[in-house]
Amino acid sequence: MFRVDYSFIQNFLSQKRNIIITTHKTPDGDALGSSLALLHVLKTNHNVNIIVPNDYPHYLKWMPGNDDVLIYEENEEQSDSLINQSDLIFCLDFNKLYRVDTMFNILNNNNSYKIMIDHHQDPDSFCDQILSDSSVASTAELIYDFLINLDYCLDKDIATCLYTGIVTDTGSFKYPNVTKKTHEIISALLHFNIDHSFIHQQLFDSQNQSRLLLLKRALETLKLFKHQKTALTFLTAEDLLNADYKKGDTEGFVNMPLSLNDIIFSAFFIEFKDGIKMSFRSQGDFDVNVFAKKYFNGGGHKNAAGGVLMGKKMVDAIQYFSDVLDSFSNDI
Ligand SMILES: [Mn+2]
Repeated sequence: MFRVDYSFIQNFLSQKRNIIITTHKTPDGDALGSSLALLHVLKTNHNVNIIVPNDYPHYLKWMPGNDDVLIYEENEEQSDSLINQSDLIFCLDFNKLYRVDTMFNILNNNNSYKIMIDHHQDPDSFCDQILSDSSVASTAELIYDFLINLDYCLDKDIATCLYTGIVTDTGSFKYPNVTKKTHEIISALLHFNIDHSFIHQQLFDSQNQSRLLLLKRALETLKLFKHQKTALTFLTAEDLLNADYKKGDTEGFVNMPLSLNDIIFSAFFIEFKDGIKMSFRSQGDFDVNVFAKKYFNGGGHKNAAGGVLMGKKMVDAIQYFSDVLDSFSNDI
């Protein structure tokens, strides 16, 4: 666990600052919810900009403040100039600088004061201060603590953004790292009269038709490794093209095989131009973070991780997965 020096930060924020909030590539609900919550709090007294590396799914574009989010890939010059003029940069929901993808160089060469707020394991040391706890289910929960410790008042917009971060990163409160404290924070957020039914509807009931077509295709590929209690599903580049794939369409696919009795490890492979990306989910003790790190150039959390294989065909990636699975049989 890493803690920040709150009195230093309070002092630093006692004068008007140019602040950047950034997060990881292809931001998810936690990344955006945390960033927007912090924006709403800080914008009263500071110049604040959120810059995210690239675009994100339509079901995250309804949150209050969404129109103020700058997408780096589409506004590189303006973003670079804002970053160069900044005094303080918040790095939210990531702990390795490569996760910002195309923003790596500008952030790496920049001397602004940096504060990381994150919940992934093993933070790198590119920030001046780190608030990190990998046992916490979402960055949004850490943002809540951060704001309370700095005596900030919340409002409905801030609470809506934090709720979104928590509900998406906890799988609607079902993951094992959900705690009493998670629900206490949710209870505190509900004091602001947030419309949780509306939030769930925006996030989970506003899907594209392409998503359903891709789900149908992915389920057709379901392969069970019964001895290893493992399921694999995949989509090829051709599948994406045929269904008119849009960013975010396959969100959550990897979780579906876990609903099967006796399946505790699920892998989902998806073929993009630059390689095959994989998502891993597990239930219980099987550590997909270790698995992803060791075999798939990736990592994440114990029960949720990702990886990538560059320059491989899908059929070879599946064969490779099946081979490494054998060596893990005893641990699953
Ligand atoms: Mn997160």
